[in-house]
Amino acid sequence: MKLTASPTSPYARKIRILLAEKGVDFELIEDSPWESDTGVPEINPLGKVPVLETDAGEHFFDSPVIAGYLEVKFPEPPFIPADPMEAVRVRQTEALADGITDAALIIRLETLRPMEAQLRETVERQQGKIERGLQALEAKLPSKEHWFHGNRISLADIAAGCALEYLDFRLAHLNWRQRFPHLKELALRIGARNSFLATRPD
Ligand SMILES: N[C@@H](CCC(=O)N[C@@H](CS)C(=O)NCC(=O)O)C(=O)O
Repeated sequence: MKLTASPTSPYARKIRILLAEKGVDFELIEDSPWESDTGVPEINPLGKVPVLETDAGEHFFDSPVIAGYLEVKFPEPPFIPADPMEAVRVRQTEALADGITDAALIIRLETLRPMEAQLRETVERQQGKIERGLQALEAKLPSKEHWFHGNRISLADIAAGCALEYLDFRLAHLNWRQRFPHLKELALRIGARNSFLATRPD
């Protein structure tokens, strides 16, 4: 199995962490879709990473689909509950966390444009999504000691951990820890896991 990813992609990191947590061996192929010689469009018409290639040569994207595939192929330990309704709830929290990452990525791309071309409305609109998204995530965590769903770590916690660390990596000035104590504790707890330590970008 091969995973095509760029080293700093937060979506690819979510999958690398899931693979590590499940103890699945894979080959990591580094490819940045932003480079002119990228091969990513040949395996994902949308030109985005991550892309997973199975041993049979089938390609899967985007990260929520890859996570679903991994859960089917490698069910132990579980990161999506067997109960279908609980699974929907975990996927909803994953979507919320990924949406925060989406907004952070748009801001990041905007700030890479020349200063005079940057749109303040774009940045403010995306910051609103991040702030409301963080409020919603904080409200979903019953206490500082809990995971998002049930008494064990799930894909929801991994997605949230990746989103929070991506904010640290690219938008540290947002200082989200000052406003969200439950998320701060979650980030501390989940960030100490080997899977997070091994995939944290420099
Ligand atoms: N929803 C997708 C998002 C993937 C995505 O946007 N990846 C970025 C890298 S962080 C990318 O490949 N961007 C290239 C592009 O948009 O052209 C997922 O969860 O996999």
